[in-house]
Amino acid sequence: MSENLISKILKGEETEIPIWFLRQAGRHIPEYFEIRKRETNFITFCLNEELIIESTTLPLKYYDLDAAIIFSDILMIPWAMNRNVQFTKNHGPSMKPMIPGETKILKNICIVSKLEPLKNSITYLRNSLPKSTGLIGFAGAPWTLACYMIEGKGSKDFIKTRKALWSSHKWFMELIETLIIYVADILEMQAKAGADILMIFDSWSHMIPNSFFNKCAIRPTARIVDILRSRNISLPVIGFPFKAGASIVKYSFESKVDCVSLDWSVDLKWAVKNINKNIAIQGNLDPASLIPFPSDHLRKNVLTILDIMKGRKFIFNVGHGLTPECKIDNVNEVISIVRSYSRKL
Ligand code: 1CP
Repeated sequence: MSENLISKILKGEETEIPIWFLRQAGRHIPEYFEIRKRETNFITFCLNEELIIESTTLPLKYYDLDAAIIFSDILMIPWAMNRNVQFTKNHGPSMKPMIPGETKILKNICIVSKLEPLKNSITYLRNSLPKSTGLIGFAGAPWTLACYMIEGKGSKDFIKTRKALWSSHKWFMELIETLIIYVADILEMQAKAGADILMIFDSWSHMIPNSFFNKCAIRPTARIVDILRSRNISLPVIGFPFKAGASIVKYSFESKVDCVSLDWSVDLKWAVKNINKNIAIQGNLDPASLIPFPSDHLRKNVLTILDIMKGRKFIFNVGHGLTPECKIDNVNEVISIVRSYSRKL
């Protein structure tokens, strides 16, 4: 069996167009809720090898995909940093908020040893999945983790975080530096356990004041990649600067990622012209277009993306996670359109 298409394309080899979906493992597959019911606490769920493995492989039962993404959450880093992370039904995640200026910035915690089940699940999955299915390990980017850690929960504008950036700048950057090391550590652990591809989610990068985008998004990502390379991890890295607009161009040239994942708001013709041509592009179908069924627009939307991306290193994906309302039949239709288009190239 050959190596997975995503690793191949990211190494610069000619391949068919790879396809997988952000948040493919959860929510929109009814069977997920049966698995989810076996553990009420979401953190405990993310620390249970059997449940991690079942959730990771669940979408492979329904879809012909080129990758599985390991089932975990970006907030497992703050959890391992002892921030008292909790997931409450209908309220989302919460944790002990960090107070700007707080002197103890939680350095030198061995977070990797606390995430042993994640490591073991990756090793098990890499040994049991076919070689043609890439295994994606991931982490949140330092800015996005800092957002949750300072706010203590999700937010629509992360005002406390942005205020801390201006008022306690030195402290804020020290927190970012601390998180760079933890993100590098957790990605290194996933790589050594058997992941084939690594992804960094900067889900709140659109909250960064533009004059700080370099300092808070690009440079931390480049430092993480540098640390990984210095530890002999040569795996490709996908970066996802969600909704970062025109700043994605600079990110594509300077963050050292091998692929940039684009949200659904990005004009792909603009992206093809402006994004670093040496790296791959992933994206960017609107996940909401997978909700109406039957859909008159789906086929046309998918073909438009494929036509624009012709000739570029490209991984088909959605522009953000699949939502609970996404229809399995629509997802399968997208896969079959991409596969048949790709074979005709
Ligand atoms: O009880 C439940 O089932 C909780 C729902 C849930 C799930 C299924 C959460 C809580 N996290 C996850 C899994 C998850 N999270 C995966 C696994 C793979 C998959 O589903 O295919 C991944 C890759 C993530 C990553 C993640 N978590 C991100 C980055 C991607 C993105 O969507 O931008 C973010 C921002 C989170 C935080 C988070 N975890 C969970 C929720 C509800 C949230 C968002 C909170 C908010 O609105 O701020």
